[in-house]
Order: sequence, then C-alpha cells, then structure tokens
Amino acid sequence: MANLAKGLRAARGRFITFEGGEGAGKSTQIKLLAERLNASKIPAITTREPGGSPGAEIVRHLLLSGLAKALGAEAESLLFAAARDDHVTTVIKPALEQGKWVLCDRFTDSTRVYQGELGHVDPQLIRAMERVTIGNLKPDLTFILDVPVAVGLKRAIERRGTATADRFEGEGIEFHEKLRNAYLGIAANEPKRCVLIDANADTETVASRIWTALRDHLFSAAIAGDNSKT
Ligand code: T5A
Repeated sequence: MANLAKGLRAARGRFITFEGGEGAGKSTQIKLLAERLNASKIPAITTREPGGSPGAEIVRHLLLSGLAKALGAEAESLLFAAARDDHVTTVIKPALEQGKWVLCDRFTDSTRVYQGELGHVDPQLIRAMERVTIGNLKPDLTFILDVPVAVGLKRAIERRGTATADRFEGEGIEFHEKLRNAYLGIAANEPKRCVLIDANADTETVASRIWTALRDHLFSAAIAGDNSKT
C-alpha cells in the first residue's frame, strides 16, 4: 500500500469532481477530502465551477446573479463553457501536470443536467462544447451527492441566511426533483466514473462514505494497472 501511495503521488494528479443538487454538501465534503489527502501527503487543491480562475469568476457573477437568464439557456451554456475553458486551461490542467489532485465542485455533469436536461439545450451542442473546452480531460472519478430535495433546499436556505437566492436556488420544487433524477440517471449510466453517495447523513458519515469509495475506486484501479505490468 505504501508503494502504491508513493506511485500515485509521483504520477499525473487525479481529477475528481463533485456533483449534486443544491445544498447536497459538496463544498463541505471537498474541503474535508482535500484535508485528508494532504494529510496523507497527496497534494490536493480544491476549485469550483462556474469560476475557479479570475476570468471564470467574472463569468460566474454574470450567471449566478441572474443577469444572463434573459439571454436564454443556450446563451447561458455558452457562458458556462467560456468560464470552463479558462478554468481548465489556467488552473486544472497545470495542477494535474504538476502531480496535484484536483477536487472540483461541479463540472461538465452540471451543464448536462442544468442546461441540457432542465434547460432543454440540444445535447449535441452540449457535447460539442465539451469537446472544445475539455477535450480528453474526463474526470477520473465523480461523486454524485444525493439528498432528498427538501433536505438540500433546507440546508441551502439556512446557509444563505438573509441573502437572496441565486439563479438556480430560486427555481421551484419540481425543477429540483427533475435535477435529482437527472443526476441519478448519470450515476446509473456511468458506473465506472460515477459513485452515488447517500449524503443524507451527518457530515462525518458522508465523509467516511466518500473516503471508502475513493479508496476502492482509485486504489483498485492502480492495483489493476500495476498487475497488468507483470
Ligand atoms: N451550474 C453550474 C450550472 O447550471 N451549469 C454548470 O455548468 C455549472 C458548473 C452554482 C450554480 O451553478 C449551476 C448549478 C448551481 O446552481 P453554487 O453557488 O456554486 O452555484 O452552489 P452549489 O454548487 O449549488 O452549492 P451549494 O453551496 O448550494 O451546495 P453544496 O456545496 O452542495 O453544499 P455545502 O457544502 O455548501 O452545504 C450547504 C449547507 O449545508 C450544511 C453546510 O454546513 C452548509 O450550511 N451541510 C450539512 N448539514 C447537515 N448535514 C450534512 N451532512 C451537511 N453537509 C453540509
């Protein structure tokens, strides 16, 4: 195991994305996982979408303030793609090349779900934008955090306090139910990349489920790769 951990540190970093509906606990869990990896001497950075780089953070404001909503879902998709392009080029790829693990709060699955499934943007356009913005950069692992809609919205509302709901938090219950189902669909369709995590539990329990799944997926992949060399 020690040799494996050493090998994982020396190689290209791993790219891990976190997905799920509003208030599922992604930001909380990303922070905990980064702390645990860094404590294990695996260098890890955290980042988020939309945003994560200075240019993309400007686009984030346009999108989440609702300023771009009037332009329609297709135009919003293009803005998410523009932000992703900058983020991938200036932050994600360089970190992976330096051997760092990148933990990203939302990525392409969010576009597929929010703009594709919910916004009815043509899936061909969504795939074309993915080809341009990420090329071959597929996440090594995606955690889809699943909570009942009422639980996620309650957490998001409590955290927000007196601030105004953002562009998507302000949508109705039906929207959030469809969102949850769309994520469940992705988890079912891509079981090699995606792990569905029951996030309707206390923070430590969810963190432990994520750590176990990470160990199972990435270490077993490393063992398989190691054995194939012999
Ligand atoms: N979007 C994004 C698109 O439409 N297309 C795209 O391509 C992309 C990339 C981003 C929005 O943009 C959309 C999706 C989103 O609507 P955001 O502000 O980044 O918006 O917000 P979200 O990603 O939705 O994240 P949230 O901050 O709402 O939720 P998190 O990160 O899942 O949850 P977290 O960790 O902040 O927790 C929320 C609250 O719950 C508590 C926390 O302390 C916090 O107060 N909490 C728990 N409470 C009890 N038990 C637990 N286990 C808890 N875990 C956390």
